[in-house]
Amino acid sequence: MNLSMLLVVIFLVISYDSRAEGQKSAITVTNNFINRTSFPWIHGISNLFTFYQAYRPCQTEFNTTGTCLAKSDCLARNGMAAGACVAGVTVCCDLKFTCGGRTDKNGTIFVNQKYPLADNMTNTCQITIEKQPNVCQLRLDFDEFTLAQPDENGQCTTDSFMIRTSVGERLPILCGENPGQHLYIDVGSGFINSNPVVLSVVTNGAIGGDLERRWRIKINMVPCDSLNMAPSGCLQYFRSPSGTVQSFNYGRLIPNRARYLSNLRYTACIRTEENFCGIKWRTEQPNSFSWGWPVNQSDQTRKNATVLAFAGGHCNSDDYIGIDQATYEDNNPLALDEDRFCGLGLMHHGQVFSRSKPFQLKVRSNNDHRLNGKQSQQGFDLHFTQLPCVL
Ligand SMILES: *[C@@H]1O[C@H](CO)[C@@H](O)[C@H](O)[C@H]1NC(C)=O
Ligand SMILES: *[C@@H]1O[C@H](CO)[C@@H](O)[C@H](O)[C@H]1NC(C)=O
Ligand SMILES: *[C@@H]1O[C@H](CO)[C@@H](O)[C@H](O)[C@H]1NC(C)=O
Ligand SMILES: *[C@@H]1O[C@H](CO)[C@@H](O)[C@H](O)[C@H]1NC(C)=O
Ligand SMILES: *[C@@H]1O[C@H](CO)[C@@H](O)[C@H](O)[C@H]1NC(C)=O
Ligand SMILES: *[C@@H]1O[C@H](CO)[C@@H](O)[C@H](O)[C@H]1NC(C)=O
Ligand SMILES: [Ca+2]
Repeated sequence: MNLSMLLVVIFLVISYDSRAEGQKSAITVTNNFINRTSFPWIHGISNLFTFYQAYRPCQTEFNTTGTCLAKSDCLARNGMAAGACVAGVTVCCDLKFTCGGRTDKNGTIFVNQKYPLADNMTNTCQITIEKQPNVCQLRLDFDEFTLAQPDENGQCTTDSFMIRTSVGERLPILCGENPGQHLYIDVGSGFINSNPVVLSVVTNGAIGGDLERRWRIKINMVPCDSLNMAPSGCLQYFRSPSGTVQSFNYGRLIPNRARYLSNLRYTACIRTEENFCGIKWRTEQPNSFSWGWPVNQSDQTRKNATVLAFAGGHCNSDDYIGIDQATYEDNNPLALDEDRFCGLGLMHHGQVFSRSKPFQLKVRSNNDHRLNGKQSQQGFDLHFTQLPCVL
């Protein structure tokens, strides 16, 4: 570059800068990483740089869309530096809603601090959700959710996901693997935002195994007049003629550990479709029901029996799944109704029928997990199909 070209460049920079002074709003916010007082001569060049490089979209090293920002600016906004825009000046910042965040926006996505990387720290990560006016419920969708497994008592003592609200019923504390699960939180009715909801994830060190602690939770606000509102008392709500309901942390067998959680008391509800009168529940796989150890059954009977499926009073002493007035055969007057199911199978053929409305699956577990752990009980993975009314 010869001298005259250099002079032209400098002239352009300075004239650009004086023009830019007129458009203060666009420029001054970006010019925060070079001290104008000590380096007045660099002023114009820095403005030109930041104008072109800051707030420009960029591709992060995880192939997501980021924003070019000064590193300090990125960290101040809870973002993560994921690649460079201009080496040493701006980073490609992945803006995330994570620990310490507060939101009143619909559709906010809450992720772990290092997302999309895993977190292995001891930490308390807490966010606050302030509802918009005329919102009665929140719906949380776990796009990704991996925390440490529950302990031998079925409790979330290593990691725990907790929901704090001042209205509604007590919500279960969750841990383990829950991708694809959802739940509803009552936030009260009315226009006054007096009931912020706090979500917190408490984590303890590395979780070991091949698990990576990571979460991505979508938070939707459900308006009070919406048909999407879950009926009161329903932690989960399924709005389709057929679908799948799994217990929290359902997954592959862990020897001598129960995967499902203890102290559960919640209901999964199915919206009754028009002209449907009954519901069929069946196990998604032949052995995808293992919940509660029936009274007086020894290990020896387990070894002898192909399936240990129990109902009614046999399920009173431990954990059970409640389906009102359910039988093993539809429209068979000789088949007795039962309300509680437990053991290592769901009735005789892994299925039950109910014509009792509303369609609900009640999930109950007590605080004694010893026998459940001994039987390596995994929980349930059940498929439901609504049945048309018989004329
Ligand atoms: C910029 O430099 C001047 C003089 O060196 C100093 O007084 C001032 O505090 C600095 N400003 C910032 C924001 O660092
Ligand atoms: C990002 O995308 C490029 C192609 O667009 C691909 O080669 C690369 O493997 C991707 N990186 C990650 C981390 O997914
Ligand atoms: C946690 O992750 C970092 C990298 O993300 C790694 O350097 C460190 O060794 C990990 N710590 C544990 C205890 O696994
Ligand atoms: C939030 O977004 C969902 C999905 O887009 C929508 O159904 C719902 O009505 C929205 N809630 C509010 C309060 O606008
Ligand atoms: C369980 O066993 C005890 C003693 O062996 C007996 O008294 C009790 O009636 C049994 N309960 C049931 C439901 O069979
Ligand atoms: C289980 O089977 C063995 C022989 O195969 C028999 O001796 C035992 O009595 C059976 N136990 C029960 C509880 O049925
Ligand atoms: Ca139990």
